[in-house]
Amino acid sequence: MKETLQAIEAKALEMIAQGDTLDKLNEVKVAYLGKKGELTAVLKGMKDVSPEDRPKVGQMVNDTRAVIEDALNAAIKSLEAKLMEEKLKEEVIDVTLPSTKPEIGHRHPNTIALEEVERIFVGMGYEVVEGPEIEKDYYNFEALNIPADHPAKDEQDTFYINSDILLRTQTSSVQVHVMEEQKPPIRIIAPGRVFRADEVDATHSPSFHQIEGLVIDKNVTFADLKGTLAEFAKELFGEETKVKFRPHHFPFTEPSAEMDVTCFKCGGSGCRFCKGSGWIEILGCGMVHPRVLTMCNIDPNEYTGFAFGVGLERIALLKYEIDDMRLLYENDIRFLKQF
Ligand code: 2NL
Repeated sequence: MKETLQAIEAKALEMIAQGDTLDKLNEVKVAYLGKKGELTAVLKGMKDVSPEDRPKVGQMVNDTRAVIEDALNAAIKSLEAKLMEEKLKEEVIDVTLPSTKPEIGHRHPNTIALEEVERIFVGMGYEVVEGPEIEKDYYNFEALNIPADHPAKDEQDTFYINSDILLRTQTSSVQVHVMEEQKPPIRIIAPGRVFRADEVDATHSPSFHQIEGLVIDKNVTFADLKGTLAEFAKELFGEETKVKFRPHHFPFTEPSAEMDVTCFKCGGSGCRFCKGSGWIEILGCGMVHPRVLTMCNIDPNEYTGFAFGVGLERIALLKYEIDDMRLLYENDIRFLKQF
């Protein structure tokens, strides 16, 4: 029996010594220690051993088992350590290699222009407010003194969802909400996306952006409007910029005007940029119509106000000398990176 066990031990140890993969070592485990392994077979043969020898033989089998187990565990451990070392060597990271540069985006010219306009008005104490792009007819038209039969409400000009709901054509709707909810003094700008049923060309798009402004308080006059917008123009286009106001008509303001700025390319002497006139049209404005105030529950005998609206794309195109509005909507990073 002793010889049998010694032979098993020697064979097992040799196989362990040759086991250069985890699979091979596992095979050794199954072949010697497993349920159908050689040592188990010896144990099953115990019934043929005389009862007085059984404890001794049992002890020998256990000793052999322990030797094989120890050798196997040691072999597995050292093989795993070797494999790990090889893996780490393979995966070495060269920290001196140049990295691949992440593609960083770029602020859109519209965004740059918007943040500039916001900075100017926030600096004058205005609050920036936003509102829904889908509006009730009332907030887009009625409350702004644009009655049902007004030509601006033509289905060809506006996107209707149904007869009562539409895509806003101006952000004035946001300001109507504010007038309904807040008591004067009100001093806000309302930037945002607006919609018109226009064909796409170099200066038109069915969706563009507008910034409207509204000031309501006691004793607000056209002089406040002029002073505010003249200061805005100077901050946006340069200290030397002059402004002029031409009479105009909007249903929601009375009186109404359009404001021009002196051409920032030629300084007003006339060039290709301003088509020789020296002036560039920049925004529409006026004193808030008393009817608009009344509809928003603001007493026009106690309060007055001015409002203005400017196209964001128009400012971006002018400021960055872009000659086609469509470039602003393509989002080609090679174009955007220039500003
Ligand atoms: C333009 C210029 C303008 C307003 C917008 C306004 C808003 C309220 C009340 C009165 Cl809540 N007015 N906004 C005023 C004048 C001009 O936009 O070219 N619009 C077609």
